[in-house]
Amino acid sequence: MEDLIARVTEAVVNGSKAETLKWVKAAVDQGIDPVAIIEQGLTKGIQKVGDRFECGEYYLPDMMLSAEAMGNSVEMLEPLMKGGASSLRKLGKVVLGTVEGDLHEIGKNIVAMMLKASGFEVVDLGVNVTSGDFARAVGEHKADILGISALMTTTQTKQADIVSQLERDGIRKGVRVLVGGAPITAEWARKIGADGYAPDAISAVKMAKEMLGVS
Ligand code: B1M
Repeated sequence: MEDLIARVTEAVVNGSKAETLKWVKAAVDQGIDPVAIIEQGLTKGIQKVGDRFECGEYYLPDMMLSAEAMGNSVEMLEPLMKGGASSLRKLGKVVLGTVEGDLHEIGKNIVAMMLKASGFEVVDLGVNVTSGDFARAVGEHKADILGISALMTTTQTKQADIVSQLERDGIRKGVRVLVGGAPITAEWARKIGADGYAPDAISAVKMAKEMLGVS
C-alpha cells in the first residue's frame, strides 16, 4: 500500500496527469480507501509542489500541471467514496465557495465531496465568489451552513468581509459560518466571528455535524 501511495505522490509532484491516474487506479484496485489516496497520496504530492514553488524550484506552470493531475484524479475518486454523492440521507444544506480573488479550488472540492458523501446537500458556488454572492446564496438556498474557503493570506480577509455582509443583510443569525483553507486558524475564525474552523475535509464534516447537532 505504502509503495502505491508513494507513487501517487511522486506522479503529482512530476505533474503527470496520466501517471497520477494510473497509480490512483492501481491503488483503488488494491482496495485502498479513496480518502487515504487523497489525503496520504495526492495531498502530500501537491504540498511538496507548493514547497518547491515557494523556494523557487518550481514555477507557476509546474504548479498548474500538478494541480490538474490532482484535480483529475479527485474527480475519478468521487463516485467511489462511501455514501456517494447521491446519498438519500440529508443532514443539512451547505453553501460553499472560495472567496473573491482566490482561484484555489482543490481543497474546497474535497471538502464538498466529503460533505456530500457524509449526507449533506452541498451548493458549490465555485471560486472567486464575492461577499454579495455568498450572502445572496445563503438566503436563496436557505443554507444551514456557509462554508468559506481561502487559500492565500492576501484573500483570507475576505472571510471577514463575508461575515460582515451577512450581518448587514440581517441573515447572520440564521446560518453557521465554517471557515477553512491553508492560512486559516481557529484563532482567525474566532477573530472574524465565524462559528467554526476546520483544518481539513474530515474535520470539516465533523464540525458541520457538530454545528447542526446531527450524526
Ligand atoms: Co497557489 N498558492 N497560487 N496555485 N497554490 C498557494 C496557496 C501558496 C501557499 C504557494 C506557495 O507559495 N507556497 C501561495 C499563497 C501564498 C500566500 O498565502 N500569500 C500561492 C500563490 C502565491 C499563488 C499565485 C498568486 C501564484 C502566482 O500567480 N504567482 C496564484 C494565485 C491565483 C489566484 O488564486 N488568484 C496561484 C495559483 C495556483 C494554481 C492555479 C496554479 C493552483 C490552483 C489550482 C486549482 O485549485 N484549480 C495552485 C496550487 C495548486 C497551490 C498549492 C501548491 C496547493 C493548493 C492545494 O490545492 N492544496 C498551494 C501551496 C500549499 O497549499 N501547500 C498554493 C491541496 C488541498 C487538498 O489542500 O487547499 O489546503 P487545501 O485544502 C485543505 C484544507 O486547507 C482544508 O481542507 C482541504 C482538504 O483537506 N480546507 C477547508 C480548504 N478549504 C476549506 C474550507 C473549509 C474547511 C476546510 O470549510 C468551509
